[in-house]
Amino acid sequence: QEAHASQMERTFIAIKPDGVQRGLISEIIARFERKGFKLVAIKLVVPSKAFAGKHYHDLKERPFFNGLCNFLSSGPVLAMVWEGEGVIKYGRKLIGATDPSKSEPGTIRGDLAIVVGRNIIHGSDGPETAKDEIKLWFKPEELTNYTSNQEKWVY
Ligand code: RTP
Repeated sequence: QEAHASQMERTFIAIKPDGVQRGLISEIIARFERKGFKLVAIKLVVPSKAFAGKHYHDLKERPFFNGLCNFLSSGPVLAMVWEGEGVIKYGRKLIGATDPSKSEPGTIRGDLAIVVGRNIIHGSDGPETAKDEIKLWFKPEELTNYTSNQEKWVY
């Protein structure tokens, strides 16, 4: 069936400072790209600690919140929006379990990380958080709308 970009599902994916510093950007992007998902926004930013706190507001009460916000704001983060059918849920599948010691081999964390505090990537966990996180990290004009030549072969 015909898939129209503007109504296609979108998710927020971020490569955290550890993933950027370890040179894993191309490795991670390749996995989303090869699957057939479409990149609609991307930028490298160093978030402030306050911004990191906004991103992780759900975790405010957790003991690791402060350390987590310090970590996220410690260096460049590659913020992205990826689009495709089922991209929110399947993106989480590509990423693997939160704790890399429990992530399956073949997943990004399973293949590339060891401990939960350095799990290299973030992905929205549902439609509501995806919407909120895209809005938090990107201005509307930073989100592109285009037809990729792949689409007629992927769908
Ligand atoms: P994610 O989306 O990153 O897979 O994580 P999640 O929502 O499944 O898990 P959540 O509990 O929301 O954790 C978010 C991020 O916090 C860091 N974390 N550190 N030190 C710790 O025990 C601990 N637990 C979680 C991780 O970076 C995790 O991705």
